[in-house]
Amino acid sequence: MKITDIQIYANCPDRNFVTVKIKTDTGLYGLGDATLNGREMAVVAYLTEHIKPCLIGKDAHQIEDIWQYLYKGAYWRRGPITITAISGIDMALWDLKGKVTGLPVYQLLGGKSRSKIKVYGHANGNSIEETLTNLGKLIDQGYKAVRLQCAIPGLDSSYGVLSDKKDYFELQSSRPLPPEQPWDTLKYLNFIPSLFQKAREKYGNEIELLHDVHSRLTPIEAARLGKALEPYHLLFLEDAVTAENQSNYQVIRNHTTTPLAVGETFNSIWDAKELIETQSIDFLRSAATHSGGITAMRRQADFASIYKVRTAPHGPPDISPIGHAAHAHLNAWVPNFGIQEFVGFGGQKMSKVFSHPLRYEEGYLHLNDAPGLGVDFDEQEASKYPYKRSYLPVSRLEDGTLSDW
Ligand code: CS2
Ligand code: MG
Repeated sequence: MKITDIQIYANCPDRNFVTVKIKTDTGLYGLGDATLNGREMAVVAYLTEHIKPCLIGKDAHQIEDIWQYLYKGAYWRRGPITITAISGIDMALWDLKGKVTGLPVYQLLGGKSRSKIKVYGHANGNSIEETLTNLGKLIDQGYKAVRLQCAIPGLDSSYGVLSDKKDYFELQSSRPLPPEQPWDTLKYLNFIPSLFQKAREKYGNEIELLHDVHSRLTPIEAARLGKALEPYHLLFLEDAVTAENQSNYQVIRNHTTTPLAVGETFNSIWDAKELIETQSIDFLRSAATHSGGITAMRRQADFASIYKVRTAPHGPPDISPIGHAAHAHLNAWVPNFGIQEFVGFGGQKMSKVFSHPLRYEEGYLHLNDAPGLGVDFDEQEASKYPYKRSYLPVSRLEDGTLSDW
């Protein structure tokens, strides 16, 4: 099965996505997601200029060898641009192997460990009341786990709050330059525990609750938050601090039993090695699109399992349906599965451009048995929605200091 061509697409069917299509002499093609939010075109250039010429003529069955070739062969190891590019190729090769054997990717990984995939949804609002109303709506839709984010009183805008937007898939068009958002740790720490207190008062203890700090605290501040949230027993507290220095998490761990999750920006097992070995985290949030595709995610999960760390792949609106499908196959197989983040399937434009093998029902995703990843990409339709340059926000303190967004 020789690779005859590789096409790379950047489109914006409401959100920007980079899609890799590997064509072969069998007539079959494979699809991969290589979307890196806010830096999409760097990955497009990497794939077009540096990867494509090396792969034409290679055997598409050699997934492992191609992974090693692109990783070791670059010499410049790791980094989000390189790894997102490799991830897109890797997914497309697994998709191809599935198609040529007639098997869904989860079968190639070792078969299903579960019949359905537990997800957590997002509830947010401009006030505690609004956030809790939205939580109630998700509970009515069958969600068993929900992440709560709320506008912080006294701050103009807050991470994870949609404000006047209908959903996450409406956000893309309005960011020709990075918007600036304010941050104030004191206001945040004084407020967040009351959100969870009221959530438990209103909805009891059956629903799993989560929260994303989005890396805005120092280790000892995060420890204080973890302790304050203990009575509300979160499934996990996410990204309490940035994890460039992995030993930061030991500080938090030493002070609180609130479970910790991190990893959405990781692009290698090396980003998580110490966190896992020291048992400083409970859930690993790396994503197939940003962490080396299915080949690397499988290895990370196996390593994490030794330390009873479970997987909880990042599932934002800036990963394409192809990336989400890759997660679904991994989630169906992985023995140490935790939970999958799920924010919906996007709007009409997305569903015309991408088809996928997933169905949501009562708090779970169900994966069908289509061969490969079970996805398709309509390039004709996608060409109607050209890529739009768009940035993530940046964050500043009241005095203007740039802080972590
Ligand atoms: C996130 C994302 O889903 C999450 O937990 O932290 O919203 C993240 O900010 C975006 O994916 C960045 O592109
Ligand atoms: Mg997050």
